[in-house]
Amino acid sequence: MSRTRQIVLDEFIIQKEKDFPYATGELSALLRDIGVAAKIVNREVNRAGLADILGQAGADNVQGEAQQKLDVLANNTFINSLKTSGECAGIASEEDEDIICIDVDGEKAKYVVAMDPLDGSSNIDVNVSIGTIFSIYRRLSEKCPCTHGDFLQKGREQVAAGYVIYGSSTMLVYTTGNGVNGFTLDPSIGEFYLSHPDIKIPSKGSIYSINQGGYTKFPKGVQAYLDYCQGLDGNNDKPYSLRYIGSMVADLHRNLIKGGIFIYPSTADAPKGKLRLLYECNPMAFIVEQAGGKATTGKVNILDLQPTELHERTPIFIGNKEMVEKAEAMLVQYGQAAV
Ligand code: AHM
Ligand code: MG
Repeated sequence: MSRTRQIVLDEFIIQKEKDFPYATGELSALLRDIGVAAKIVNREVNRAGLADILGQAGADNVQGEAQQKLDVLANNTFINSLKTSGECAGIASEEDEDIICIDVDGEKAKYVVAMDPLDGSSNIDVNVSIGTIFSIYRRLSEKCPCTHGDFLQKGREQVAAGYVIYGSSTMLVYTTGNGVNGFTLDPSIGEFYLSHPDIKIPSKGSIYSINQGGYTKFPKGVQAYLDYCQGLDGNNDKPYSLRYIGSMVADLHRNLIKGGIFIYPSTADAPKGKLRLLYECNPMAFIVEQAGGKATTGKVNILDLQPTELHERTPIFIGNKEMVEKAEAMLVQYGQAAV
């Protein structure tokens, strides 16, 4: 029995070009560069236990976190790939303290990319899902080199954002502001096929995702919301399921498909939380909003925050609207300050 062939990522990108806000082929080229890098990283992640690429690389990144060898490999792979088409004027990466300006032909390169090349570092060595997150902006500077200002734009200004999840299968999910589409890698032929067209987050959810070990250091409002999730306050007669992988990409991917909320709040030790605005929170917020959900700091929509630093952090509550708005209401009622 013959089946209609599914569309592959590169075909899809070209077909959708007309929907891009600026209707250019350059963004297509950039997205294809990202797809190629994702395949290379996927290959390395899959054979990580066989090659000598597990464990620490021996240096710390700008956040003071020990870099894993795969962090470094993924970073180099994406940087090299983004240089290929000549459409990327610069990169901000979790692994690099400053921006990388790509010496391209004058005004030609219209975009800059912020990325977390390998998110979920603590899961690398233990065969648990990890991911790549990317965010694309139109540059503001008129010629090379690019500037910090090109990257310090509100999340609302993103022209595209996406993630790759290296999980039980490898998927690339992205948006250009016209819905969210997911592609699954067929490793036997090395193509991403459209497998999850027009993803919408279910309007009701029953999963909450948070590192609940931090409970005593969370704001009172977060504690109250967690009590509600578990049915401890008597107001939720169907307690939610707690699911927490510790890789934002994997936790959010699951919640996007099944419905749920993911929280990384401020804590007494880390008043701005852990997750980074430019290359973790903004791209995920753009995707989730395009899928019908919502992302907030607890006070402000993530996409409306004005970034002031490349590696700044923010608390985040992200998922389907109903759950995020319930959490927001409890923050207002019980307080947002970490205890
Ligand atoms: P990383 O970018 O160094 O991997 O850190 C980000 C990760 C997220 O993927 C995840 O949600 C979070 O850190 C988990 O942190 P914790 O171990 O505090 O729960
Ligand atoms: Mg990360």
